[in-house]
Order: sequence, then C-alpha cells, then structure tokens
Amino acid sequence: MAPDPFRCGLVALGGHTNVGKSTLLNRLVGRKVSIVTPLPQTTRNRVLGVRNEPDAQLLLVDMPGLHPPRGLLNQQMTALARRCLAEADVLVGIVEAASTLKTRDRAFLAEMVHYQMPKVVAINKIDRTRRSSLLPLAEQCAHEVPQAEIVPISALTGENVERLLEVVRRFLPVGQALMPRGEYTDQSEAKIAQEIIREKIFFSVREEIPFSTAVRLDEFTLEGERRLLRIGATIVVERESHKGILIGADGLRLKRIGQSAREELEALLKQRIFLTLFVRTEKNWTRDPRKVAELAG
Ligand SMILES: Nc1nc2c(ncn2[C@@H]2O[C@H](COP(=O)(O)OP(=O)(O)OP(=O)(O)O)[C@@H](O)[C@H]2O)c(=O)[nH]1
Ligand SMILES: [Mg+2]
Repeated sequence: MAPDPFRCGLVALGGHTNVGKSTLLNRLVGRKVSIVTPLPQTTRNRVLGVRNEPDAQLLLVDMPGLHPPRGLLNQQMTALARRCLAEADVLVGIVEAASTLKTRDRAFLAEMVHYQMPKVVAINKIDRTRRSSLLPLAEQCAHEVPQAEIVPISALTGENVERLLEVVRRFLPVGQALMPRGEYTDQSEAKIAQEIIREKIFFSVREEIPFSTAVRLDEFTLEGERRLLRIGATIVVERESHKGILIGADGLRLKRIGQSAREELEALLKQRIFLTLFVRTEKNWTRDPRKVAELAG
C-alpha cells in the first residue's frame, strides 16, 4: 500500500469574539503566538501559527472575532476576519459550550453554512459545562451546519483536542509544506513584543480603554555585545483622560504593565530586555481611517 501523501493547508479558527480562538491556536502550535485575555476583541490581526506533524503541516489562522462592527476599528477587524475565513482550506468554527447555543454563536454557524470548504464546529470550553448539555449542543450545531463535523473540546485543558486534529488532518489538501520546518509563526519578534504589551494593557485597565488603545513600536534593537534587546514602545490612547488612567498614580500602572510585558517577553524570546514605554494621546485615532490602518492594520 502506498504511504499516506503529505498534507498541508490553511486552517481558519473562526467564530464570535472571546470564544477561545487564540487559546486554541496557542495550544495547537504548542507555544504562545497569539495574545489571550478575558475581554472580547483582543485579536486585531491575522496571526499564523504552524503545527508540524510527520505527514502534515497545519497552517493555523487566528483572526479577530466577529462582533457588531460599531466604528472603524471594529469594521476593519470583522472585514479581516471574513477574508481569513474565505481563504481557508478547512474552516474550524468555534462556539462556546453552554446550556444552549448562544444567539451570537448561532449567527456565526449560519454564516459558516455559506462557505464551501470542509467544515468543523469545535464546541469549546467544555471544562466549564455540564456533560449532560454536550449532546444536545452537538445536535444543535449539526442542525445549524449539517455539512460539518462536530467536536467538543477544551482549548484551555487540551481535552479532546487530539480528536479535533484527527478530523482536521483528514480534510487537509494533499500538498507540500509551505513553511520551513523550524518556523512556528509568521509574526516577527517585534510584532510579538507589541502584542504582549497590548495584552498587559487589557489586563490592567477596564471599561473602554483597552478597546481604543494601540501600541506603536519605536525601537527594537539588539545590542550584540551585551546581548540586550532594547524595546521602546508608545501606547496610543484616544483621550487625555485615558492617558492619566493608564499611567496611574505615580506612574505605577504603566510601570506594572512594562514589568509584566518585559518578564513575559524575556521568557518568550530568551533574551534580556530593556523596555521603555510612553503614553501618548492621539485624539480620536479610532475614527481616523489612516491611523486605524497604521495602528491596528
Ligand atoms: N474555561 C475555559 N476558558 C477558555 C477556554 N478557551 C479559552 N478560554 C478563555 O476565554 C477567554 C477568551 O479567550 P481567547 O483565546 O482570547 O478568545 P478569542 O476567541 O481569541 O477572543 P478575541 O480575540 O477577543 O476574539 C480567555 O479568558 C480564555 O482563557 C476553554 O477551553 N475553557
Ligand atoms: Mg483572539
């Protein structure tokens, strides 16, 4: 019998915002390539993660979650997500486990029906639901997307993720690896640094601030002899009042953001890092198409 042919393809991880797309990407790649926070609208870009297997290469595409696109930034995010969905070879639609399917997840499943590629529905976060609700949920998903395979998983604990992989592998097109074996993402280290800083902002301020904040990288230089990576970044906010909140009393909040970003980046990039953060108001930048493209494109 001939050996199985090598398979390679784009696997989109799509769904409503906050369902666990980035968590699943990181689990499938085996390291952190995309930031994760408890808040919705965290991912703003397309993030490619690579999973290499003996006879397959999965090019996993994380993307912004779908949500009501109020405002330019949100419109840009959801338009990008739909482009990522359309280009996929295999579409993994993620919904949240709950006692019954959430309306927003049902809306996403209804959208999935229109895509022609092979489809899988991953019911995520099963670690926090009653097992008895899983079968009815799976039936609901199968009813919404009759062509899809349904796989309940926990991206957080890894439960049943192997089963999801089995299903996805079967759907991958036959073809050679498209990324070099050693590479696990298309994100540059500079981009990862920018994103980790943004992640720490999501964890340290509430209300609307994280959603209208962006990070601009000013410096990213490796000082060879001392093996020190010098990173300078500007946190861009859209209101002067946000600036004060981000900096905090005696600059304490900004200091904490910088410290936790630096610690994580040192571990991730295996590098000593000197990180400097500034905060700058660019009034109403989320309403300026040029700035939205520059800061969140
Ligand atoms: N209990 C549980 N929580 C999960 C699981 N997967 C993700 N989460 C949590 O759900 C929240 C959102 O996860 P993300 O991976 O950022 O979700 P996302 O779909 O990428 O979100 P956006 O990028 O904002 O659209 C985080 O707090 C995760 O820790 C899971 O399997 N179980
Ligand atoms: Mg995400």
